[in-house]
Amino acid sequence: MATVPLMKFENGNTCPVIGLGTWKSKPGEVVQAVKDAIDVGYRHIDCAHVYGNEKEVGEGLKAKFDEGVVKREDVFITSKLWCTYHRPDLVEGAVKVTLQNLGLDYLDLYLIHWPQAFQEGEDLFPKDENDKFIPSAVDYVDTWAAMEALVEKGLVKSIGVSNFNKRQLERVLQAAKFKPAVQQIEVHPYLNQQKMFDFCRSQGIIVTAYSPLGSPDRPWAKPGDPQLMQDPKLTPIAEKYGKSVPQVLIRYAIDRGMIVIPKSVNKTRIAQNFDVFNFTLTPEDIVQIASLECNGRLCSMGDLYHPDYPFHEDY
Ligand code: NAP
Ligand code: SBI
Repeated sequence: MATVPLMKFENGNTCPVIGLGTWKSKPGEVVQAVKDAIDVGYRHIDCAHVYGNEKEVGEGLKAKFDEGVVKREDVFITSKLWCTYHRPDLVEGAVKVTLQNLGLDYLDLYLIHWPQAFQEGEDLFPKDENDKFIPSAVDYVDTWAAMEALVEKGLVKSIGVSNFNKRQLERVLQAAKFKPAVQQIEVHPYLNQQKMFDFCRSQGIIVTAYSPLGSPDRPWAKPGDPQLMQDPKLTPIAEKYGKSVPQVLIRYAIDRGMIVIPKSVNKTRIAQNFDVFNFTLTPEDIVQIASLECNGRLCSMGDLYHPDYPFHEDY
């Protein structure tokens, strides 16, 4: 079984370069998916409160701890603070709910899921009578200070952000006692994120690539939308290495120096996505794949007029 290469954060902690994504993994599927992933060698799972399945992810982890296949310190577990818990006094309670659901006493990495704060309360997607998200006035810089307190309390080993634009990251960096270790963003050949990647690298921030396969199961996908895994320009590259297009897409993130978190609930595809450590793409392959760039963003959140909506700016 391949041992997964690690990426080192600026704070000295390390993270396996590939992790299992769990958004859209149904509670009834994700227990087995986590068990299968650990059995084939994954040591990193990407979770979030908003996915509604952290309890079941925790069941899968517990099964593998109880069987003695892995110990807690052998796995890297990420979760994310949802937009309704940005208020600083809510942050510790939110991570404690996640820890309770996952059955863990610390996280390896906790991210602010989005820069936008939503109205606090039970409803994770609070909307007004016009179906618009209700913002909260909390500044993500104040949320960041509450994230730093979690590190000091030993509840999380590293902290980071997700879906922040450059200006938002700069504001956090300016105020930070602990810099973000990671920025998790959408990255695939239709949205290469080269400028954001270069900026993060210049600041010592590691990028995690989400939706690396083009997220074909995203709930808003429409018939006729471009399908990244079917792109004819990718097939010859996959054939050259005797690999599949998804494997090339995963390697595309790793060979650019990113962590990557493909989602699957199917044992064969979970294994296939991990079987990427016996080939590398050449710089020429990477240039060719990068030419598919079309600003093809697949995931955004909330309404464009939210004061902290991240994607109005160039990057
Ligand atoms: P993705 O990983 O790009 O694609 C997942 C889809 O591809 C599923 O339909 C899966 O189906 C299919 N698939 C997986 N492996 C395959 C293979 N080898 N061959 C053919 N089809 C395959 O999409 P994603 O879930 O959007 O992104 C990955 C993870 O990133 C998420 O699960 C989540 O953990 C994270 N994420 C984070 C954010 C954020 O805001 N921070 C946003 C989006 C995603 P099966 O399951 O049936 O195999
Ligand atoms: C959800 F649970 C609901 C909607 C949604 O849209 C944007 C993408 C996202 C997210 O915020 N993080 C994900 O992994 N998917 C998501 C999740």
